[in-house]
Amino acid sequence: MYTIIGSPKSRAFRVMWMLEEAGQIYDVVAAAAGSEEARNYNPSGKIPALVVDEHVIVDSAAICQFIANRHEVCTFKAGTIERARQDSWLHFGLDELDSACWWAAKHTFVLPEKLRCPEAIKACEYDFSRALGWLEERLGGNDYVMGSEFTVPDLIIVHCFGWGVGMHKWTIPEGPLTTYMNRVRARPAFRKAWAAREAS
Ligand SMILES: N[C@@H](CCC(=O)N[C@@H](CS)C(=O)NCC(=O)O)C(=O)O
Repeated sequence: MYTIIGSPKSRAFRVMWMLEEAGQIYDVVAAAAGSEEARNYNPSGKIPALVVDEHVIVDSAAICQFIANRHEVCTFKAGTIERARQDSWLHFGLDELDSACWWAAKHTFVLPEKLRCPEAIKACEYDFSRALGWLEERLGGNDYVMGSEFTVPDLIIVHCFGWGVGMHKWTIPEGPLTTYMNRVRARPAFRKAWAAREAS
């Protein structure tokens, strides 16, 4: 049994989706970012956290990869060349897409008002869109970043697509990337987690 700490409308959604991919049941404690409740699990107050067997794991990408490893789904085995490539895609998603979305969020509402800089949001959009170009080129005609297998980086990357579009009103160019996004979002696990998010 797993307990997710964090509002489903945050990066906690990634963990809900990953647990659905693994066919696991879970509870969600919808703690807000920075809340006292969140700080009980993570001194920074950042969400999500995962409670498993009385242990707490933080950081959505680490949590998703842990679940993937534990249940042997959506991942290649550690120590293989495929896994090295998969991990490199995961870092691509975090460095290029998550980071652009997050810094834009910081300059929109997270940082103290006097430190926010609208120009920085434009730079984030530039970075996000440049990364989409690289992604489209590297994806080629594949279904997923690792070819025919859906893996953890697809989950992180497509979550960032939704974040960029939903929060920042950035666009995903029509074509191979929207086809990829729709393919990933058609997964039953995504749909189930999304329905739970919307009902929260
Ligand atoms: N790399 C972490 C980032 C966690 C994070 O920053 N979460 C946001 C909500 S999605 C948060 O808690 N922000 C509050 C803050 O930064 O003070 C992850 O992927 O879990």
